[in-house]
Amino acid sequence: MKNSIKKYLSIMVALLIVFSMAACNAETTEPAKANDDAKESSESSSTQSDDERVEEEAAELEPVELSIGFWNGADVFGDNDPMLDYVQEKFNVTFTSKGVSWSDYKEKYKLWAAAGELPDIFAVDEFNTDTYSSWIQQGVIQPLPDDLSAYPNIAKVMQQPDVAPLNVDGSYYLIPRLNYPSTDYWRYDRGVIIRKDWLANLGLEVPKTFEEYKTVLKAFVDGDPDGNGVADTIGITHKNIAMLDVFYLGTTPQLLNGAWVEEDGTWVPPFYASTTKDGIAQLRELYVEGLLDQDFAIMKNGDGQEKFAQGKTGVIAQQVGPAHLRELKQMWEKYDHDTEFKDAIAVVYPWANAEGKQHSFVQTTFWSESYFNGDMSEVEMERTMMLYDWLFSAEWLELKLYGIEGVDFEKDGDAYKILLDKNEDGTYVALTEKYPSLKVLDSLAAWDGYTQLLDSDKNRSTYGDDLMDIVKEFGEYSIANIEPMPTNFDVKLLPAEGKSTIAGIVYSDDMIRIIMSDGDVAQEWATTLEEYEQYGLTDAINDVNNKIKEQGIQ
Ligand SMILES: [Ca+2]
Repeated sequence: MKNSIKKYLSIMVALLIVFSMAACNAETTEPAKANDDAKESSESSSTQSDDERVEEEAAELEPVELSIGFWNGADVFGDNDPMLDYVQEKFNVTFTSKGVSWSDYKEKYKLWAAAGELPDIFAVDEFNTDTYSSWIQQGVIQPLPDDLSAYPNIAKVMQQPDVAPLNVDGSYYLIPRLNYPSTDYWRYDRGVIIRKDWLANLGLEVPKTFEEYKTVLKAFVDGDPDGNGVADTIGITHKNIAMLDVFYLGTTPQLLNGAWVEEDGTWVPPFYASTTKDGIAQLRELYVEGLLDQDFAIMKNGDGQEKFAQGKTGVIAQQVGPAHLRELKQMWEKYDHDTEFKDAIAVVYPWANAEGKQHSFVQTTFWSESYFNGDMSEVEMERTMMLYDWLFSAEWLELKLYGIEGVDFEKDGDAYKILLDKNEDGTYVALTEKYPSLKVLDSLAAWDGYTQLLDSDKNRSTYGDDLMDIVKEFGEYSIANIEPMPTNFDVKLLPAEGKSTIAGIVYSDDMIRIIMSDGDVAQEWATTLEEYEQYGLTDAINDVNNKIKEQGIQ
């Protein structure tokens, strides 16, 4: 635990200019020192004005045009965009864009790849797929330079423990677009929100074990927790069916992130682990006893949030970062309540496993990645690497979070004074409205989802002190008390044919079917696994295990 905290601290320090999550107070020495170093170097370089430096650097570079493919990225590079001007001048590039939509992006990139029409730089989630392998073989995408010493920020990203396994025959063909500086940050993406006012009304504590959860859920259903004299409340619901998986976190956690599990010396896919039937059995029990939303299998995205907002459900499974809590709060406020949202909710953990251990969700720090067109010239590729290295820098982080100094913010020491106009609801006008190029450039190299977690004045203004405090308290408790779910990233990211062969097995559908059926869970699940043999399950498992042995992965 301590090691993993240290690991992510050191990564964050390199990436962040402002970071004040109290969660890290326990180990302040290292980051404090690094912050000072960063400050010193930025002070020494600020003797030269930004404009002068930009002109000087750009003068040495020949002009280059780079096309970028990005979600909703068409027509974002235009006139009257000082942010765009700054980046283009800095690297002496002219950007053009090719937009794709969330519904067609994968198809489009495949079509463009076949037609030789891919943009120079594009973002998609294809790593370790057959498409990815064929793009590498056909030279559709090009590798990063072997020597990354000129690009220290890129090098740092590629050295992450969940990125390093992506090396293909000595080269990297992508740069992962990090959501978070470490895998631990995903804890905010699968959570449980419980009505703490109902717990108080019923004289109950926050549940930790499956049995305690059952007691609480029974009281939520039968004990009239809202005191209106009517049996009109349910136990658990979810934002969408994928979020319900949070209740496997204790018992059979690998179902959440797809990690392979070692059992009796053999690595098996997540759904094949012996604990899976126990996880299904628990949800079956809740369903049969009426403690799980009886509509859980057929609800549309957001239906469960609506039930929670109306005060009809005691527990909802969903993400618990500031933006997600705000979304739920805004829905809550459409209805009359005696209790304010902040006093009605607590963010808690799903039940522990049989040994009493609760887990937090982890995932690779990225789910999508940037690719670089194999047809790009050496000069274009070099410029792209310079651009990406800078997109991971503290300077760019400040620009994309706060805008242009003197125009959008002023700085007093580490404190930011925001100068942006405000919307009617009191939040600041989004920088993307002022600088449309940010719709692409902001998250081209990385999603940086962690920035919403920073305890900054801007986030407090955007999400509210109440929600920021709830998230902060949850984060502190979680980091101190909850172990990240066990995950072997070397195995998870190991490319293997066996993994592609069984990628089509939609085991979650079978799990839902069994939760709602009335047969014996263990028997039904065993039969289901036998049926998966038609996909070549055993051969696939053997293939992956052979590869693991070949590579000497422990
Ligand atoms: Ca009631």
